[in-house]
Amino acid sequence: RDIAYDPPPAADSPHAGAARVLEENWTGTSTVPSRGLYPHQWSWDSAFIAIGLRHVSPLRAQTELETLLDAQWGDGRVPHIVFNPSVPLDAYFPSPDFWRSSTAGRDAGAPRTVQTSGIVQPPVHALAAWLVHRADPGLSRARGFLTRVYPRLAAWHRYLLHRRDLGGAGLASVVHPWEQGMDNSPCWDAPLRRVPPAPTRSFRRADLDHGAAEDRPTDLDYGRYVRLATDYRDGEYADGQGLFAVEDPAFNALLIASEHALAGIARELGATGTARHARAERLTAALIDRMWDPASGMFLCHDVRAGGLIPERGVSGLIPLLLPTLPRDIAATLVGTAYGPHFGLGRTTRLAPSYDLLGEAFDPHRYWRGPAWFNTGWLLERGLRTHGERDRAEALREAMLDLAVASDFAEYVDPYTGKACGTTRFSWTAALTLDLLH
Ligand code: 9WN
Repeated sequence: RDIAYDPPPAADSPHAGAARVLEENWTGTSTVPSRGLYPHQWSWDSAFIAIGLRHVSPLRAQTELETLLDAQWGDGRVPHIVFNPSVPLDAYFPSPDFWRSSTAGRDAGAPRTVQTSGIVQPPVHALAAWLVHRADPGLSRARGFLTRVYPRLAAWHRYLLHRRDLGGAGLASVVHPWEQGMDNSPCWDAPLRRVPPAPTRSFRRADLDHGAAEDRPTDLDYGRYVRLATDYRDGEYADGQGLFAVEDPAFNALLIASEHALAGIARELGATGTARHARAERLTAALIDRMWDPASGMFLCHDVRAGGLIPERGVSGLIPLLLPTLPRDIAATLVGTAYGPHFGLGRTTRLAPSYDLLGEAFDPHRYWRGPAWFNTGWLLERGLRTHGERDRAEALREAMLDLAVASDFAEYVDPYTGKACGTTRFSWTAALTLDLLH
């Protein structure tokens, strides 16, 4: 390096480091979760990414959400993956030729010009759109950002609350573990046992080209994922028939938080948000009624096909802490559970594990069976602040910043040691770091 002529190395601040990850992963219209392992656009990743990106470029943050919503289906579903046509088919499995959205999804209104998956992911988008708007209201108004995204977000929620009310309790069900986003959580073990796996030789796992096998779901898990997705596709993505249907606390809590955000958006656009707040209230009551388990001190998943709660403590059962109108005693109990022996916060862990430290299926390295993730950490930090737990929120925030930077923005970390697992330079870890820095 020629000291006289070359500029000094870029500032080594966490802010600059995180912004660089998002820059590297930007494709021009959206951000990939990671260059190697996940080379397309993912739905809930994009929502978290936009929440961080708004601090670096409100325009890119708006574009991120617009690109995703451009791939929305006629029935309102927002697909979990929007495929980048310039990426080779064998770079990620399942690829567009597996989902066949433009043919198998025709009746459900899949777009013609872009290939997508046929399943969904948690509805963090309205919350993200509202936060993105508030980062630069002038730009947002000038571009008509909310005017354009509001009807799409409303249709998305309508899809979830009508076509996906498979349990009849007014809540949304997921029909595939990939939809809830915590793919191999032990919460799915029992409902998945009813699903006959597709033969391992019938597909090729591109994920193992990039991720260590012991950090990823097993071949048996994949066989079941493939079977469920194949059945859904072969039924032309009509809802209601599948072997797997689960109501999940995090998925529904995010829907409720997004419904509150839609109320804010409606108000900004000159309507009243009253009906949406009222709906969010009804959903909160339904969530408590259906999934609150006083004996475990947290929310549990509801198995719609078998009927009844699934007796496994996953981090998704703590996420409803996010909800502003959660009854005080429930919020206090949730905090107690997060800081108790099952999740160990402030004792043995600094960032909540994805699954019960004392659970039989706990594994500190295998994906959603124990490792700590930054998106759930971010949601819990928000929940703690919402319910007045300032000191705990601050400690969690500091832990997340330390671990994100030390792990080079890992996808997830060992909950005890903070050691990086999965891929590094992962977009939502970088984006949520940026958000916590502001
Ligand atoms: C399947 C992209 C996604 C996340 C999920 C995470 C993982 C995909 C995979 O990666 O899932 O959708 O191939 O394992 O579990 O939450 O959205 O980052």
